[in-house]
Amino acid sequence: MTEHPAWLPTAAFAALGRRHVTLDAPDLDGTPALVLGSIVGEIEAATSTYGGSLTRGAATTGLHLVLDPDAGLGAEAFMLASTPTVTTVSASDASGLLYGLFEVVRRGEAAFGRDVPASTIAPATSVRMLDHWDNIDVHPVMGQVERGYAGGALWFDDGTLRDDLSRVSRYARLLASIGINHLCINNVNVHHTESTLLTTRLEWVATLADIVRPWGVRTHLAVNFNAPAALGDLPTSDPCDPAVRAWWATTTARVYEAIPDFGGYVVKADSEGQPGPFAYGRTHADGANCLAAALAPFGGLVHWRAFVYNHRQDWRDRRTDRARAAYDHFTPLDGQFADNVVVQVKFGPLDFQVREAISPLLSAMPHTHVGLELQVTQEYTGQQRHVYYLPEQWHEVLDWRPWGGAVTQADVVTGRAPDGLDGGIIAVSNVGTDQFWTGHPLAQANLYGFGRLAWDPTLDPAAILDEWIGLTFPGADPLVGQTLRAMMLGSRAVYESYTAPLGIGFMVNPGVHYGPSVDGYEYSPWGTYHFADRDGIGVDRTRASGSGYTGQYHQPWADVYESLADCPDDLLLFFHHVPYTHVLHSGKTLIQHVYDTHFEGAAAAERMRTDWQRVKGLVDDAVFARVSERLDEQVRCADEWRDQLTTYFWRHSGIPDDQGRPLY
Ligand code: GCV
Repeated sequence: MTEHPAWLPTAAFAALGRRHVTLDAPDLDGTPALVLGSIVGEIEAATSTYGGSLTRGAATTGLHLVLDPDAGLGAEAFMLASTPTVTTVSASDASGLLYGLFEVVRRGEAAFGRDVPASTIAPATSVRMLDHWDNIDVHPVMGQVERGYAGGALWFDDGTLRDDLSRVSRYARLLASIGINHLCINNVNVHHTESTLLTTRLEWVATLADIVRPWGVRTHLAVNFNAPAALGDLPTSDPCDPAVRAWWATTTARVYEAIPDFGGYVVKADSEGQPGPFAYGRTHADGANCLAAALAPFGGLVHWRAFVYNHRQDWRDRRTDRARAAYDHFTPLDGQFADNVVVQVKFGPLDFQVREAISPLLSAMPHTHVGLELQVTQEYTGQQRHVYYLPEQWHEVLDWRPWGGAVTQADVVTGRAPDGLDGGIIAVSNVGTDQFWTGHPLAQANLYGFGRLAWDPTLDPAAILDEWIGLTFPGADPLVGQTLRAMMLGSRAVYESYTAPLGIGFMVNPGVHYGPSVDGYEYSPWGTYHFADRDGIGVDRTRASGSGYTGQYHQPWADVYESLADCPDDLLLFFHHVPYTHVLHSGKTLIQHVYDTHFEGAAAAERMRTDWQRVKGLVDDAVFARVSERLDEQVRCADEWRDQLTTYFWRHSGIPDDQGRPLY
């Protein structure tokens, strides 16, 4: 099996490799020296392949890299300028220089030979983080990687740390090339074995931290809130108990002895069976602050997840609304979290659906560091078997205006808004031991796009896709780019059109979350219902007659979503229960919309498969074969969605398709 180079094939370094490179940097030690070593390694590899050279000293021609701690450019930032003879990248720290070097790689020949005035490029947020949901032991239901669709974990292999960790270094290099600087290595559902990463298996964490450090990446651990009792033999894990606080302090100090730049803890508490402060009558601020106090002396962070809801709901209970839960739990605590706590909030109030409203909690805690959580792994978005270019969806989230005005959601979570402290942008990784890293080779673009958007949330997803295509398929026939753009831009809309309609979500097979099962979650305890009957479908979340969830939004959205007349079509069923004959803004009835989108969506998947055939012989055979195989599955699955959904709606409504297409 040949490992695919993702977006860093040797040929992506041709422009850099042909140059004479001069490096002007002081003597460094510690992590900066390691990062500088990575920079030198990249340049040496490129120049030895393409005939360029690397020397230390002042600028001549080609590329000049300057590391000047007194340049005042800010952490991780770099300045880029070019004249027809020399392109200069300067930075105040080694990470900034590394990111600047990768910017030069991204621009290729366009980085050289022209007059470009100096511009400073800095990340929007200081924490750009990936969470791995990796287990040490293969979990009987979830496997080695929970919600993983790309093989096993890069670092764990059924009970052990892998002997060969060379791939971890190549992964960290990929992350550095897109600006990711924090990495949590284990699943937020922390089972017993994994909880010992904090104590008896700490050496493994230190080993991994050593490998990713030269790429400017800091390592985090997901910890079990109950660790003091489970690992420390204390009678309690009450966060206000002095012995518990002392246990966290001592344990954390040991972590920092082993890993001086340790990033901090990620915690899923009182969520889907994980222990938390509620058991002791304490708040989530009490819980988070206990861990924060232990980390604060060392500069560590607590990422405290807001994914807290009742997962044992009685489906007969029509008053409880899972969408309300995170806001109801957390907004009363605004201002109570320590400064090194980030409250990590999923982009939607349910669970990474193809379409759901944007979480109102993200803009409701002005005195708290709130981080945005996205999911690169495609749990509900086709599981790396369907083409689904996620940056289109993330752009919508980042560019959303919580107050309807100029301030974006990205401004809030990066601390640029008047009401917002920097909380960072975090996502669940889609990477595993798969030959292509991500199962579906085109899903590499989602990882690439996540890093780019976390660095600069204002980037255009189409431009990001072009960058990714240029790097991944350097020098390819233009038809390759055309085909990929045709398949990937709009792929979210295609997937949405053949799956659950108009923001209702789920309708997937329970547990696996793949393939259609309209009523799969309807009588379950998970709080994700659609309430279809013979007359209509949808969840009434209005203040007037429903759960009142619309009241969690700022204006204008509180009223826009409340109003059936104003609610955007694509979120109609998320906010309202309506008859099948309800007329959408598009002029179609709801039922006809369901028929049309499902037939069109499945046809669009078929077109993707046909389009892909055009690049046979123009891309690597292994890539061609893997994508072809995935497209066959996508077409099969889309047809199944189409037939089950249209038939379900036909049987429930008794209203035929006005186009007379087959229903069963
Ligand atoms: C890690 C969803 C997923 C779970 C995941 C959970 C979470 O419910 O299905 O696998 O658990 O989200 O984000 O904690």
